[in-house]
Amino acid sequence: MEKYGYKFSFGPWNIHEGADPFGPPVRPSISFDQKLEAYQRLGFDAVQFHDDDAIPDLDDKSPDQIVKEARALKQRLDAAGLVAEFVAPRLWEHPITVDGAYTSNDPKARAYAIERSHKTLDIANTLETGFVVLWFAREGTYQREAKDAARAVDLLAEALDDMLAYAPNMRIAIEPKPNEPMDISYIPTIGHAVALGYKTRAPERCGVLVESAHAVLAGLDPADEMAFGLAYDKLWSVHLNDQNGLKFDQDRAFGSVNLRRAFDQVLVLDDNRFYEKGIVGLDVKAVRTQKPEVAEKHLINSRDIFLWLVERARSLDRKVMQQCIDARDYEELDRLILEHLMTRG
Ligand code: GLO
Ligand code: MG
Repeated sequence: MEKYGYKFSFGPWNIHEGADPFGPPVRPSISFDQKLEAYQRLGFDAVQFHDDDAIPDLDDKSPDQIVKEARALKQRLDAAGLVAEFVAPRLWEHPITVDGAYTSNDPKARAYAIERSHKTLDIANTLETGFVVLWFAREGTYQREAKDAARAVDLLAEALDDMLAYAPNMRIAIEPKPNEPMDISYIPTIGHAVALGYKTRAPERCGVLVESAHAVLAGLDPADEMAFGLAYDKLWSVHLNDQNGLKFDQDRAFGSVNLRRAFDQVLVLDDNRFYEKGIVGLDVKAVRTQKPEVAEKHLINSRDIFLWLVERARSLDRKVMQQCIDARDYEELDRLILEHLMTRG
């Protein structure tokens, strides 16, 4: 479904069982086949993959086997009218990577991470997406003394260099997050992510993905994080969602916690013509106690809210807005935005 020029994606992990660290799953598992059907039924355009969402049990398979299975998946996507937006290596499930993958102190873990990343790149190539996303889940520490944080940045740049050389046409976007699962993660913000790209052999193929909740967890405004990426022409994807303050990563439906903050994200994306640059990705989870038969509403609602806010952004009276700014009448500016948000177009 394309509206206002936007295309939409989400990941198979966004339809999930609702388990958390203090309780069992509350919804049954949905097979990948059923999820693929949901993409079509809900009218989404693209799929975001972890490498093992695309090819299960990746660690036990040879590179040839992986490419063979990825070809079969590509045909299924074609038949379903879907494309792969990106592939991301899931580097945080193997026991060897508990203390990090690319930045682990253990050379065996680092070697595993590089080998696994090559598999991810092979899958991305075969699915014909020229795009890989890195979320650095376990790259960080619980105790500052446990790793050398300066060396960690070099190790990340070396890993990126290796990937950029292995797949000469691939673009790689970093998805920063300041914490969880680590106490403090390396590359916590978009500024760090942009800078890391410039430390590599091919900065032009390094970009960023902003996730709204991750920006909030860093104490930053998601719209300004997006704006920073846009200013460097490096905002290649987004993970829209919402987050109620500084706690665990909630992945709430877009706009469900703070509508004005959501509007500001839409405003910066739309004013900068993001629809010509990337796909709008939703990294949202149904709230834990949602019943299985209504556990896809977070996806539809997030997309609808986004589109309603695009309409609000485009119908905002920019002349009046500019008058408020020129007059330094910020109370009136507040009122203008709030009133506009409370009026359905
Ligand atoms: C977790 C992240 C994670 C990534 C995914 C793709 O907090 O948001 O879900 O988005 O691994 O990079
Ligand atoms: Mg995300």
